[in-house]
Amino acid sequence: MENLNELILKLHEIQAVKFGKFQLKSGLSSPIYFDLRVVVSYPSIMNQVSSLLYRGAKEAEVKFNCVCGVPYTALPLATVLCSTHDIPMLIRRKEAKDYGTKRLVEGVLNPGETCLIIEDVVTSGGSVLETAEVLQREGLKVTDAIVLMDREQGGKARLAQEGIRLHSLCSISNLLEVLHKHGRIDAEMVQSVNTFIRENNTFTSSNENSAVPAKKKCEDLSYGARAELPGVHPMAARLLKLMEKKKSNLCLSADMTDSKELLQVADALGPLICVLKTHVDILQDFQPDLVKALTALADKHDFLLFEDRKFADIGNTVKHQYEGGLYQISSWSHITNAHAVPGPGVVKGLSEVGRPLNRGCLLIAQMSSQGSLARGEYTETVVKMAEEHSDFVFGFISGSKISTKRQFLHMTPGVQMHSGGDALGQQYVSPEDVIYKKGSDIIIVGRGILTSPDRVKAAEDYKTAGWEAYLKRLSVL
Ligand code: S5P
Repeated sequence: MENLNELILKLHEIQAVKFGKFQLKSGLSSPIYFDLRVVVSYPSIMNQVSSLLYRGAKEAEVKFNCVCGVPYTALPLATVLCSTHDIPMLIRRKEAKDYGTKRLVEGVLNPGETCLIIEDVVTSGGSVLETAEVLQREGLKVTDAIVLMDREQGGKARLAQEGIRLHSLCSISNLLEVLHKHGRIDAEMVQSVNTFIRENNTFTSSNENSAVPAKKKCEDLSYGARAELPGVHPMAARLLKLMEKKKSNLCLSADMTDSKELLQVADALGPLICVLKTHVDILQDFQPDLVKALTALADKHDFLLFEDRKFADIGNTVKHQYEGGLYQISSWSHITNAHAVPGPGVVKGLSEVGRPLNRGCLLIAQMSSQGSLARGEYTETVVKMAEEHSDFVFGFISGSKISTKRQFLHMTPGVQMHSGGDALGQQYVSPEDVIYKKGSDIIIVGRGILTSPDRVKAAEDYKTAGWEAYLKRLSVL
């Protein structure tokens, strides 16, 4: 592509790509840095990038009804492209503030339509994925993304895993070649950038043991097979085995305020579920005897108890909250969960109490609620924290599969048969989407079952839907 070489030289001239020593957000020091935000000051370059993006999408035969640019740099690019080619555009909001009250996507949303995502630079693919998730929650399909510059650090593979094809106008290798040929950088710089890119592949280094052959990385394993993997946490192994045995990846979120009703539901739905999740602090009549009865039901029907306490304090405090107080959670709950916000101390504190009791913990890496701040880099940091504490942490609360380590389990809340939400920001996706499309392992369902006039029938339906989505996933991979 002739224009592309010209564009690369121009981008270098306007310092949209720089060479030297740059401290990245991740703390790494990189010999190359892109800042495509400056492009807005050069209308002719902006037009050129937009027209190349459009041409790239056409040449790749991408079918789409509308376009959304990843905020902010790609937003003006999408605007120019859409305006020139008469394509409807969507704007994704990124402001953290006012998330609760403002729409996350502006423009006319037509569920079922396909939206093409446009981005300036892709490294890990995280920003494209975040935008894709927001659009998918609004009922749009996202099959393709097109980017000006692929840093070749794993983004393409990460997106492919989520079912999104990444097309790029230019790769780092192209860029280096052109700049070197035109005497803009020397051979030493080419080598130093190449080494940096090779050694910092976000997909293989943080998500999977790079010694595993590429093909193996794409294979899915049954729950039963994952229970036997080396290094699997005993709680994960126990849960995976019982899921396989009961043919259930359904966790009931038993958010009741009355103990008697909680026990009735646990007994009636026990045979259908793999986990019973509680919020014991919402019970108006909690008595220590309740946990004895719950434990007896867990034994009778073979499910695990999960107190959804969402610990989020310093290590010393959570230790007491987990072990003591009215609820003595560690004494009866097989599983608990924690926010990563306080840093690793929260896991260490909980682990001091939980490990001797053979308990397991899930880290909250993403939330189902609208405007959640747990996304992008935060989520990636949570994955690393889990890997560093895998003797106690065995998985995540997340919207999708965020770690390719098969030993980790992903549990997803915000599930109902039909998409939608509640008045307080909860957002729902279907069991099929969660398990098949998003690659998660367990659906967490509360009101989808509890508000049904026939709870047993509703639980059976969710169990079947979750299990069929799992079988479908296994058969296609
Ligand atoms: O991100 C989250 C994390 C959790 S654990 N979103 C959630 O909704 N949850 C919990 O899942 C929430 O506290 C509630 O207990 C359950 C969802 O309930 P439902 O009635 O909306 O299905």
